[in-house]
Amino acid sequence: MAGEPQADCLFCKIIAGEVPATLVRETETTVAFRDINPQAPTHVLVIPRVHHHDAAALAAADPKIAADVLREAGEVAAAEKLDSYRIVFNTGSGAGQTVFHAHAHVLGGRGLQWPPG
Ligand code: IU
Repeated sequence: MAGEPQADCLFCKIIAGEVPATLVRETETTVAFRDINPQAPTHVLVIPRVHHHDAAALAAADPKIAADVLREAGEVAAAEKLDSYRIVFNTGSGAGQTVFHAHAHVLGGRGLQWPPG
């Protein structure tokens, strides 16, 4: 059921402590941890504790928690002292989504090109 933990979801396992991750922040509704394959000096993922396939599905089901994810992305950027940064929600495999549990990438600490690849 939407929102419930999924047995085959890597990020649900990180939330449950079954898969290791370097946590940077936690709230009642979100968890932030360092990406295992960083694409920038700061590369942190912010995920909702509830399971939804992607960011749009999360926003449709629970806009308050979607806002929590965005706010936490900003808190991560502030804690990492980033003046400039990018928040990315890859959506769909064609856009590079590999884990189908909504997540924000917070990327910074280097110049970021536009348009992204
Ligand atoms: P994507 O937008 O779905 O591609 O992002 C998934 C990210 O999860 C990707 O950047 C991976 O490096 C990252 N990740 C992780 O941080 N820890 C893991 O154990 C695994 C993937 I598997």
